[in-house]
Amino acid sequence: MTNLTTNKSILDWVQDKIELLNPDSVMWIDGSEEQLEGLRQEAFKTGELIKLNEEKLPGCVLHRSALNDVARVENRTFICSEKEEDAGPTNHWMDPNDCYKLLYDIARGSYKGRTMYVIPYSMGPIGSPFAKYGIEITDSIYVVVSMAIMTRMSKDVYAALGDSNDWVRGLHCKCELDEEKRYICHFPQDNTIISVNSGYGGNVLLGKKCFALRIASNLGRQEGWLAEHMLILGLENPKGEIKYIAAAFPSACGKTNLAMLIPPKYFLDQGYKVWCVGDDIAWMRIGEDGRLWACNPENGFFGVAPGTNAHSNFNALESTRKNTIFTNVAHTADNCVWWEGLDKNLPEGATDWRGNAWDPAKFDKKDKSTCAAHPNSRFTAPAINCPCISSEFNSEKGVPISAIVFGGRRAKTAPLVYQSRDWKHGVFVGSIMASETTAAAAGAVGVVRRDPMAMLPFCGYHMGDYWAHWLAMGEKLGDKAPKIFNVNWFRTDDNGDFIWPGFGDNMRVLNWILARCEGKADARETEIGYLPNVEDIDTTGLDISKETMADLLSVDCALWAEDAAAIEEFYGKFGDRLPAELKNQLATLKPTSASNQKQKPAPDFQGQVFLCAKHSE
Ligand code: GTP
Ligand code: SPV
Ligand code: MN
Repeated sequence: MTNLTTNKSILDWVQDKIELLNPDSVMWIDGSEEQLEGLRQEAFKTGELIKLNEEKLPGCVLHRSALNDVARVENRTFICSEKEEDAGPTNHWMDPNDCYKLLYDIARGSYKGRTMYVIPYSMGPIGSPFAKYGIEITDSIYVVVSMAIMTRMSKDVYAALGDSNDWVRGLHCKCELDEEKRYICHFPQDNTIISVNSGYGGNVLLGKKCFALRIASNLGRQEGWLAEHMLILGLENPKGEIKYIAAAFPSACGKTNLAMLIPPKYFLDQGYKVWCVGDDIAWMRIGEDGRLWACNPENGFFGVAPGTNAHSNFNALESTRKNTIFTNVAHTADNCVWWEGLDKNLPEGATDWRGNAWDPAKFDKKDKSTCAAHPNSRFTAPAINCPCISSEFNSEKGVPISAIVFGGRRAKTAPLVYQSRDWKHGVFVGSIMASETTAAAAGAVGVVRRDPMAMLPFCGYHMGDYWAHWLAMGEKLGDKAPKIFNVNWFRTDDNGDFIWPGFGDNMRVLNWILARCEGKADARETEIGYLPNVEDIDTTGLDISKETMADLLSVDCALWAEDAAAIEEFYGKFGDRLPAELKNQLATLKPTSASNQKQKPAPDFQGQVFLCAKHSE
């Protein structure tokens, strides 16, 4: 097959890789359905993909990754900037020359007996001012068919590029899937990504976290924009006005769910709707009107399967009913798929994610090793399948952002919602985010760690410089800057159960957030920012007591004092690259520590709480 471009920078790079990798053949991917179908048929023969029930799940396939290769590997992910200090204390660093040598030695000759696929793709609508282009070389059909869903994969990218050298190089080699030789490496100065010895999505779909966050965060810093781990949603009110929110939560902390939320009946009846623009990544630029505009650079959803059901996330489930790739879920006797939380009918005669017969009688909810689907099993679904996809999904100018929301998984400290005092304080609120770790990354689950802006594993340069860039963006935006909030859907009671119902009911919190942006809702001021009073959150139709709401909206001074100390220690890592502004902001939190007590609502509590409150606004 002939190549699809005359761009010399691409031809030279591909030729160089052919010499390094020694493939049996080279296939230039053009994005056509015929070519993709041919690849699927080939993968069905080898078992790399399993064709699912054509009647119930048309166009859907199942893939099982290697048992040792089911999540991102943060401890094997490197930012190979020229200088070590530019990667910063939160990234692993390797000298770029040493790293190229190490990776080329691992990859050399590894395509022998295999086909090299050359994938042209765009992050963002091709030709739009947001769009950035990439070429990924891979030896995996799973990667090709996944990139076809997750990106705009098309030979049109070559036309858009012309003879430009401005594209991101991505090299993926499965090699032997040896975890000891697994590396996910980024070379920001060369716009290059190399991934070896993995086949798991987040490590090998190089357009996603590697390009759209780690490389793009570097580009954004140089060019004056933001690449963030954020969903984007539009909330339409009964008057038909749509306001857009971008929200950053760490992996497996609710972005896909919030992005596709279905409002509770009481709101639906009034005409409220939520439209999904994106569920994982936002690129945000200052528009001609001086506001912040966001675009989702992806074209599909790589979503967490477990917990997804018709009640928790109807729109996500609907998105997966056709042309979807399922990874590491259970395979049922009727050639469909299942995962924990899909429904209550534990399937008989199913095969688990490892490929073994699964016995529902041995399933123990508390023991993840007995699950039929891996806790980080995923669906790869086209965005156009989503019933609530926004009409602005393919917009070239993006959508204007009214509010930025940070959030994490915290059993205690963080209240349901609070608003920062201004942009600078909002950057502080983002910088001190903490969350319990999840199955999205290899390693321990449920450990609280600092995850600033949900970017800890994804910021491609020094985190101190990243905060400075956020502060600089705020200077440019001035009074047109979105308002910044923090949410926590995951407060638990003494039994460890979630207090807040979450999911669709999160809409109640979004409504308060947007009302605050318009200056239409009340709040009380505390040391951590503005909190709603109990009656400021509309709980109509929800079975929740005022006392519970008061608890969710309380600020535990003792816990915040502990947090302030932990933040100070965390900030210590960043040395003189920590913006002075953030140090000043931390000082405003500290008086809370002096009081060092938890104030409970008074016994004669009448719907008003002033916990840690300075004064009512
Ligand atoms: P990544 O794709 O890894 O970036 O994850 P994500 O942030 O998109 O998370 P997702 O929406 O897939 O949710 C992950 C898990 O959190 C699922 O098990 C959900 O069921 C659960 N979850 C999402 N929203 C809520 C909520 O409001 N309350 C509770 N209790 N759980 C939630
Ligand atoms: C995440 O872990 O945040 C994901 C999945 O969205 S992955 O593509 O693996 O990064
Ligand atoms: Mn994510």
